[in-house]
Amino acid sequence: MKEWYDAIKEAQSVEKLEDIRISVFGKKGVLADAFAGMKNAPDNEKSQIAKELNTHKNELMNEFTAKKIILQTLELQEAMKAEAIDVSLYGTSSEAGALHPVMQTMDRIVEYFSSMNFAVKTGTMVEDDFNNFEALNLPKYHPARDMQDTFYFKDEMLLRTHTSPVQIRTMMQTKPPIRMIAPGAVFRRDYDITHTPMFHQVEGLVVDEEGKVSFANLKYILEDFLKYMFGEVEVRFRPSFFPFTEPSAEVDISCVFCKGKGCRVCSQTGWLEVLGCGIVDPNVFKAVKYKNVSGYAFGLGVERFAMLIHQIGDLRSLFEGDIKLLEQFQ
Ligand code: 2NL
Repeated sequence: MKEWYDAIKEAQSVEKLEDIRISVFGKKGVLADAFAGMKNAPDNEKSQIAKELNTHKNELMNEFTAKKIILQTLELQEAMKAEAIDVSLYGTSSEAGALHPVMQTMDRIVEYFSSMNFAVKTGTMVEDDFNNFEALNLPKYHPARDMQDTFYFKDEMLLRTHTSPVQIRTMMQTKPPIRMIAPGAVFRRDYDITHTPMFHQVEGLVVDEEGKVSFANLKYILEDFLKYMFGEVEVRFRPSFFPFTEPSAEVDISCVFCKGKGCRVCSQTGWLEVLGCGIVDPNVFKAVKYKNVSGYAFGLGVERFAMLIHQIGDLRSLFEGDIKLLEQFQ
């Protein structure tokens, strides 16, 4: 029997141990043989042989069970080592996108005016001549139309050159008072370092009974807005001209790059132009059949705001879809 104790002791795998189990405890195994062989033994020795065989049977079974647990544990450890996952390796990740810096800027502008009780209205990019030009005191053959040359379809349809048609349509549909902004894409036949054929605008319009809306109201809201967007900057209003406002002004902020000292970006003036605004021209109210009202309006280019906020030097980089640039503003 000693050889079987040794065999169990030396078994190297669960599989080998199982072979031994069959050889020892199986129906045709050594123990079964030995018990069967008892019939040839002298009667007076049988009980002693049976006792010894049973002792071996129990002890071999104990050895076997103990060894099996050891081998199973070892094999499990080996298997876990072999199948281990290196959690420090990079997996396949899906990256989340982010809003384009122009849209982030637009959202911030909309957020300000929403907080000031302005309704947010949108329209269509394809417009007609009346809503884009005529109603805004820009009759056919007016020289100011040259500055807003656009892309034309047939039947006097065109790509809007500003979001003003949204305000015109709103005034045609609803009675005053009106307090709204119109954000969206606009189009002009323009392409150079500072102009792209498509850009984004936010225009604002406030209309109420005659005498209730003043240039002082306009000045307050724009100063407050520009400080919200750019932090502690100086704001100045300069007389200007737009066909749809009278009087009109352009609004400058102190240069965000040089803090007003004078640099390349502000052409050594210390000032950056950011807005156009004014008191709504009576001819605009005539076109939408509004009587006894007064109002102010303003318009801004969102790309220009995005460039000044993020200190981007070249307008065209906003349209190139360069991931390296876009990732900087997430
Ligand atoms: C600019 C200047 C401006 C307006 C837009 C407007 C709209 C209506 C009536 C009167 Cl419906 N005015 N819009 C007024 C003044 C300036 O935009 O530089 N935009 C980029």
